Amino acid sequence: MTTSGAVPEPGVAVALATGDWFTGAPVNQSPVARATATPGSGTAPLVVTFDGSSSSDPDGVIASSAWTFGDGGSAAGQTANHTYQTAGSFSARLTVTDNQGATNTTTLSIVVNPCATAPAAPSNLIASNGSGRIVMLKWSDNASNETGFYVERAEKAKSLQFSRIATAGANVTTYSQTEAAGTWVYRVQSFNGVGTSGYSNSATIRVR
Ligand SMILES: [Ca+2]
Ligand SMILES: [Ca+2]
Repeated sequence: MTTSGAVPEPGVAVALATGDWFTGAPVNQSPVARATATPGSGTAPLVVTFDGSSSSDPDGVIASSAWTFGDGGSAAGQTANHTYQTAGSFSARLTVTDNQGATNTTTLSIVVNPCATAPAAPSNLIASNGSGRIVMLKWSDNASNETGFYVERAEKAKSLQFSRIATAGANVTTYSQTEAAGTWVYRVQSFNGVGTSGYSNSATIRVR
């Protein structure tokens, strides 16, 4: 037997026999977050594919999915790719929200190991003049495991004492900045958690 009708007023007793159902206002059931990470571990930089498409809601639909990757990164959507640049253990979290605003979260553990070797050296460094006194550098990225690149500069008149002037991110192959008048020499190297590569060729340019 099923007793249907409005939710009873507070204080009003409703007698239900064993086996009876009271079908008043429905209570929203929470969604269930389910996620996979492929691969779950590997060497930095580690590209991980996250998939939360098997998440479900027993009485509705998943309205939105939000990821945090444990290293400061985040994304929205059922699936996401994320690159872990540095070694460490990370807790990636998927939070799903159903069509009535209820949420559920699941956590995945990602282990990123330090890369075993220093990256390959960049090459083909070219310096060119931009407008004003801007010097534009461009090089070839020969590494797949770099964290980034160091840019070094020397003043040609001062017997090539190089110093580091900038750090560029992974897979970046250009850098520019405004210089004083003079003749400048540049070189670039890549780096990661293990160490630095050798240097690229040097590129010399005169700024008037
Ligand atoms: Ca629901
Ligand atoms: Ca690269």
